[in-house]
Amino acid sequence: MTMRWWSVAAVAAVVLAGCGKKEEPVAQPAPAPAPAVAQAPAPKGPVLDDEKVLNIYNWPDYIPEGMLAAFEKETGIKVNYDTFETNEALHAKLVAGNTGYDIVVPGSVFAKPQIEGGLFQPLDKAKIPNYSNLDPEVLKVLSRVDPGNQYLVPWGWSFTTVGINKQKVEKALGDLPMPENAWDLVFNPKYTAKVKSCGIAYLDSPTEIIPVALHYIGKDAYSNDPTDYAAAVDMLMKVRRDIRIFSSTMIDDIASGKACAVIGWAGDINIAASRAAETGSKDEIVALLPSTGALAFFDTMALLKDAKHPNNAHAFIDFFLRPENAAAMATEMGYNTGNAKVKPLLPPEIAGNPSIFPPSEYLPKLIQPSSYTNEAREAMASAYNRFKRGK
Ligand code: SPD
Repeated sequence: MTMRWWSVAAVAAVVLAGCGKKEEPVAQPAPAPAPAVAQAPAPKGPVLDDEKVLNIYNWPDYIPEGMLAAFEKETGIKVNYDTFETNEALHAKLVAGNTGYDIVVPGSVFAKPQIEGGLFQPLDKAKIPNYSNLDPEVLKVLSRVDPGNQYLVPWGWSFTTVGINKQKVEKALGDLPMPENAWDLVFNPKYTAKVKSCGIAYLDSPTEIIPVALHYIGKDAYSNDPTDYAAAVDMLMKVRRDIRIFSSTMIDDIASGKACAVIGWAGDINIAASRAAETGSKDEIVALLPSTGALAFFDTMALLKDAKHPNNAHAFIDFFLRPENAAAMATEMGYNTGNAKVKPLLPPEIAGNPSIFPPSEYLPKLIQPSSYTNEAREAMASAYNRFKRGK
């Protein structure tokens, strides 16, 4: 059995303490170099909780295949992974409390009130060595809702935009050329009246649709003013009858051709494009970069205040921040993770895909996220429900 450095030091201390006899001083050889304490290998691996379990609550279609299994194999931790479809659903669950989850993945727009409401605990960065892989620009954006970057670590970022099946939309438009502003395809009755024939889908959540509608009518997407929501609904009502699908899990609807023009998340539109290609479809499914801009969003990992497995959670966050996992998120899921070390690991068609890594000239057109007051969210929900009911 090898004796570890700390037991060698302890034995030496006991032996020396027992040498009470006074000796004449004699010439001593130069002291041996200090024992290799400083060079001793640090204990390997992260600190884990006694119970080898981790409970995660995330969005659907948002984790590369095999990532959880790789973490489980490496750490012996069993991961229970559940999903929610909207920020509103996650928020309601968090506010009700006792979720049993350790890590949740709110959008930053909702994370702000959740931090302020004391739902999360600050992260211990010493337990996340790979935190240094994160792009400081992304952390700067997040610091607007999480001052000092104490609570949130980016999971994925992308933008809410218009996605199309190019061939189907062109056919539906007939003689009408593609609009210069892609948002016209889903908000302007002149276009929706035609595009509806191949299916228009909207995300199904007030805080997804009202903000992009506000942006389309030239208002602040993060307005907290209910009169602005009324103006957005007035515009939306004009196209209400042309919207076939409301869904926050529309990947298969796009891939299978049930919807040809959508308001969706660029990453999910990218997944739909890969799924369609896998089935042999020749149609091009594309997440567009509208000329007037799109709404950036950042989904973030946060550690719940009452998490039962905080060490396992830190170990998972650190694992996720490895560059190879960021590469899998971009390659398999079509999402950017804000990992500054990812680019060299990517094939050129992924690194150069503007819907995953928007070009620098488009970045100023991505509206950065802010947040809404509780009252504003309530007003937005009733405006959105009025739109969905169509009256
Ligand atoms: N497939 C999962 C996509 C997660 C999207 N989160 C979007 C939040 C935008 N407000």
